Amino acid sequence: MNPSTTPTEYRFSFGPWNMSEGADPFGPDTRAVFPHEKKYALYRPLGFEGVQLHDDDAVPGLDDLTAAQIERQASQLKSVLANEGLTPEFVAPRLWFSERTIDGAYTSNSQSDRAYAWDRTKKCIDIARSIDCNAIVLWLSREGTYIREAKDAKVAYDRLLESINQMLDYDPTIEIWIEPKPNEPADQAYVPTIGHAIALAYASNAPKRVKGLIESAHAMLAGLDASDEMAFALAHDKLGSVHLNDQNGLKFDEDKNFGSANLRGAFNQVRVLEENGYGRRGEFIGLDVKTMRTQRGCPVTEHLSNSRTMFLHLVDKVRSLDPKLVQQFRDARDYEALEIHILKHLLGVG
Ligand code: 3MF
Ligand code: MG
Repeated sequence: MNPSTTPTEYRFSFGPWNMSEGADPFGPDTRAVFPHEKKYALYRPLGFEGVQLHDDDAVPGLDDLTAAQIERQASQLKSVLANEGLTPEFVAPRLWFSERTIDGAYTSNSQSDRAYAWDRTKKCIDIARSIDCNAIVLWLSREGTYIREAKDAKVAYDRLLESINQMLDYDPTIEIWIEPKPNEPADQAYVPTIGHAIALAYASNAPKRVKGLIESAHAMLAGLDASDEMAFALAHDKLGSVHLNDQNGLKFDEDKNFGSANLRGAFNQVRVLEENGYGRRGEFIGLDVKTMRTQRGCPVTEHLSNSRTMFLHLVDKVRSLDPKLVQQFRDARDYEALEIHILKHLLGVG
């Protein structure tokens, strides 16, 4: 931490999908639908200014629209966001819904399905351009296998790199932020960690324009520490964004409220971000948290404001940690003393 500089003023973002209707794989909606268009007015009052979008959050039904129709709808969204004082943070191609992506998108065994994936990706980039957004997030949801013999993994990795290069060529102004996840929906995903994502970045034709987006829960699902994953990306100046949330052990992707399962783990994520100046160049603190299915109301927003509040409380905890004392413990290699100091600091006891 550098105490001589002014503190980072964090900016927060989330995607409209984070206000959901309560459906899960075992049951239908538990809340009425609250239209996306109405969500944008809620961002600022909740303390958020960044909007994360899938291509079809921005332009619903884009597969059946012409380029001109897509452009028109994207321009409308641009005005809506501008009127609400909001910034689009990224657009992500939704490459996991269509029947043409059931076996993957860029790595599908079907040539025509790969062609669909590329066509959809171009539309996504066009939408981003229309709303003045230069970041494309790739959550490579179905790029993997349920059984290893289903695909030639070497060919799949070649295809992923080829697709990234095609995207970089298609629009020389965009950045690609890869959001790694080890599983779900695939049994085994091809880009499970930030290390894989950053290797692809360096192998690409424009390494500076390929970065990562780290989701806390995804790192934990890979059995890794989210704060170390973030530190790795930061060490390469490749942390495009974060999806802060929490996860209670190795199970389905829970998207729990930030800090709700492992407060110390959350503290360390905030510490790594704060100590390395994340956010100083306008990077957002993105929250990818799920509404509890049990919660009444429409829309439910508390999980977002509570996660934001937790982040800010943890920023206070990081800023009030005495760096000299931490250094002393490190120098003396007295990690027992360091550990109890951290625990007491988090509990607010002397
Ligand atoms: C899946 C996710 C996704 C991605 C989103 C943007 C629904 O586990 O985390 O959220 O973050 O698709 O890439
Ligand atoms: Mg996410």
